[in-house]
Amino acid sequence: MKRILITGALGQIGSELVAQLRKEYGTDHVVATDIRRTENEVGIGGPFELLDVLDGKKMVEIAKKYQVDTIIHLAALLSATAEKNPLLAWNINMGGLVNALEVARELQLQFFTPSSIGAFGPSTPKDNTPQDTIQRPNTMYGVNKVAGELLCDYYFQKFGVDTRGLRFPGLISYVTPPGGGTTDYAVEIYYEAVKRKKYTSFIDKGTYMDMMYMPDAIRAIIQLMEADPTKLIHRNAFNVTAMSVAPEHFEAEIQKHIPEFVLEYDVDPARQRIAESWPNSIDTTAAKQEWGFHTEYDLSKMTKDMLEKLQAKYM
Ligand code: AKB
Repeated sequence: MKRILITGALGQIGSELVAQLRKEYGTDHVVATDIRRTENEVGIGGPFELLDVLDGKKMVEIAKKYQVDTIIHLAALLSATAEKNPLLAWNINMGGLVNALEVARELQLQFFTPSSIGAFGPSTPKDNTPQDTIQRPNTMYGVNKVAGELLCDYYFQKFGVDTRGLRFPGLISYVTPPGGGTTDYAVEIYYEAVKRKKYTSFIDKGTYMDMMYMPDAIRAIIQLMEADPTKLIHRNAFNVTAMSVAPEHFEAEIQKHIPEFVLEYDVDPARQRIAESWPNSIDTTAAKQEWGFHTEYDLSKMTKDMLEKLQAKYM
């Protein structure tokens, strides 16, 4: 049975991943850490430690204290925040990653960290973006993600650390909102549809990006971590996605449930520029072939579930 340490555990992915891992491996087998305590901590229950990922010494101490065999490193600044403060993003995203990899090397732990569609850039083929292709992103977040993928490959090749990763698209969930991402509009649109029947998108009509519902993302992480290592050719990191969508597709789908819903646009040039540098749709063949990646939610099934869950929360 795995014993897992998670950084950034109270964030968008972490809060749902911790809950699912505790169901599968037992509450005491999953140690949640974050830089601060929030109300999410109560929701996830179980062992919790305060941890700034830039404090490598404390990270090793926590890993030793709970005798973990796996580390899932989630703490990071997202694309829009990183672009506002690039040096801070470099320090946190790369400093945190290298500390977590060092803990994995020293204690011989299995390792997971997410990459992103942000690891691609304007010169990457935009449609059906291959697993192995040009990666010259023009954002600090993208630079961090490409460097992170390479660093994880390096720790595997040089030190034998069992590193694994996924290139996530925008993740949509009703539990914990994301913060500072370019794809955040795709989450906000559902909250605003339920609360106000109206949303103003900061991403322009016709801008396609990949998205996935959180339950599919959580299952993909666990499935990849459990996958037979001899079958993995692309460890860091696999393209995964469920849908390629633009704001007007969410609008049409939401209107099937809330006919009076109105979508308006007030484009934020900074986030629009990031979105336009990313692929329209990515190819997930490698993930399917090497470890059986699949999704259960398309846009229509996800929209129905998101609206039901948010209506139950806010109405
Ligand atoms: C972001 O928008 O920054 C993230 C991502 C796609 O990595 N959601």
